[in-house]
Amino acid sequence: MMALVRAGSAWPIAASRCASRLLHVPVERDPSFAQLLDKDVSFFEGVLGRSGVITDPDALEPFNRDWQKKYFGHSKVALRPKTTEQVAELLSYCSSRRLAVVPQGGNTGLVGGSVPLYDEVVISTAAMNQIIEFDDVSGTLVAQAGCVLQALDEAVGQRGYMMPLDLGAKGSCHIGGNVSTNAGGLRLLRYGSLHGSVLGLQVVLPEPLMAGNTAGGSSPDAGGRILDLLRTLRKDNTGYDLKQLFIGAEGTLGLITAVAIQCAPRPPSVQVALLACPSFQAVTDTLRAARQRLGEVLSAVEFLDASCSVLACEQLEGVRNPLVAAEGEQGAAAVTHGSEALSPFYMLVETHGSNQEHDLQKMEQFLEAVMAEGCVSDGTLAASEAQARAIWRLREGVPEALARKGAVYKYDVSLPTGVMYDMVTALRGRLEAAGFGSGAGVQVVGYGHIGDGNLHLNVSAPRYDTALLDLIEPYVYEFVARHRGSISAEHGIGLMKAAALPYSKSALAIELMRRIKGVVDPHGIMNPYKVLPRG
Ligand code: FAD
Ligand code: 2HG
Ligand code: ZN
Repeated sequence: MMALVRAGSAWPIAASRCASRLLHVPVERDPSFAQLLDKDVSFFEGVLGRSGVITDPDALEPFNRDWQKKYFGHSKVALRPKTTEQVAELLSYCSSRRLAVVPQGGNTGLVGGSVPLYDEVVISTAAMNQIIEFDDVSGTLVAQAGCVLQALDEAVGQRGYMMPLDLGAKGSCHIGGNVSTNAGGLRLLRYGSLHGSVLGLQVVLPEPLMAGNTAGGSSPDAGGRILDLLRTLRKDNTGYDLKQLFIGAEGTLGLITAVAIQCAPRPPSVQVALLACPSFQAVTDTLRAARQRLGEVLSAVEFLDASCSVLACEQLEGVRNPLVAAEGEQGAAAVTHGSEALSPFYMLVETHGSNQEHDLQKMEQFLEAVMAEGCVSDGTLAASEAQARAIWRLREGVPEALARKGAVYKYDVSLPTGVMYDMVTALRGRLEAAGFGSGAGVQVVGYGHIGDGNLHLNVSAPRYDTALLDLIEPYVYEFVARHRGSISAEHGIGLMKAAALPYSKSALAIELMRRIKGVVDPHGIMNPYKVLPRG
């Protein structure tokens, strides 16, 4: 059986055609996996009760499709465990029966990793949503993997802290999903990657790695299957740092059931500016100036091109660009310089500090300098939390705006800043030359975490089209490889990029990944078809 992948509900595609053509991933169901039987469902109900086992086709639909509505699976069962021990029982059973498994968090992933491709069993962390402990001296949080990022941020916020990561999907994504994708987000520039802020993990492995697997406690697999790396220590140099293996493993090695993470003090002073830049060179000059002049308080530097700004304002209710004032309106923020014309680029610069007066002064001096140098033609500094939120919404709303417009091909790449936007213009030119320009309703846009060298190149089109995809891939991956970039800066590999992994990883590195997978998951039941290219 080939995968049925639908490109939007209006355009069902024949199964055999789309797996290879639409996704560029010619996979077939691995026949070594068993098919779900009634006895399996009975077993799952015995572990979780009937309410923890979802088999109704309508109720299963959200587990089978991703946020983009691009990847559609055919799972016949989704499981909602509440405890690590239940996860261990489920994985033990699935392994013995050779049932393939897809761990699923908030299902906001953008590379098709979080949904089944065929009939894999979905294990959702949605019911594992308890905070285990928080220490307000050290700022360390321990939480079950299914806690929603925003809920955690609000909880630690009440104790004077913030989560060390933030992203547009915060209202839905789970901390376990964040760790499994090694999510970057909006403030990596300041608070670092999850490889630094995750202090410990608890992971259920698909296979017990030790004989006598009752050694660790009363649960059946505590000795060999539940890998307890759940420490809150800042320093722990005791050999291989095994938790790092699971950060970014995208559910291919085990299921993360709990996370210990270092939170950051919530900053009393937050400044947010939106800037208009006349060219991409001006964007990179402004980034350099932000680093030099805002140094220790700088917390985010984002950019979006004019098309992204227009899209967000067009598609999302209540979103506007304060530097492109609507007719008869004054710019709403404190410092505006009044241009109403659309600028080629916009930047969001944010500071997190502890002294409002000092930070404001620094920000104003920075703004004056970049305007005097001509890197910035117009700027506005938020004068209230509401204005800061509105500026962030313009940037954070771009993926949602694109999703509302139609089909989107998403590329999340790391590139040297100097050539970053060249990739957008080169692809735009290539597509236009082939008849996929604005006349055909195709738009090539660029935005992202410029402060981290991370571009989000998105191609918006009226519908998914294999001829268009053939023009984009492998062109985009070749461009990235030529500039020694990464084909995935922060979203992961998932299903979408598994075949493209060699553009960013050497054959030896991929072989080592394969061997690690083979040791931890010898039957390959954990999130099959994802991350590793087919052998
Ligand atoms: P899911 O989508 O459910 O799963 C993602 C992957 O992790 C899958 O492979 C899944 O199998 C695996 N997985 C999930 N939970 C577990 C677990 N407990 N154990 C083992 N494996 C697991 N990403 C960024 O990096 N930066 C951004 O700025 C950003 N912004 C976004 C904005 C929007 C509007 C959207 C829709 C997405 C954005 N993303 C971003 C992508 C996505 O939100 C992140 O990848 C997020 O970390 C995924 O979390 P999740 O809980 O939704 O995981
Ligand atoms: C963001 O930074 C996300 O907004 C999503 O990582 C990017 O949709 C995208 O391409
Ligand atoms: Zn991003």
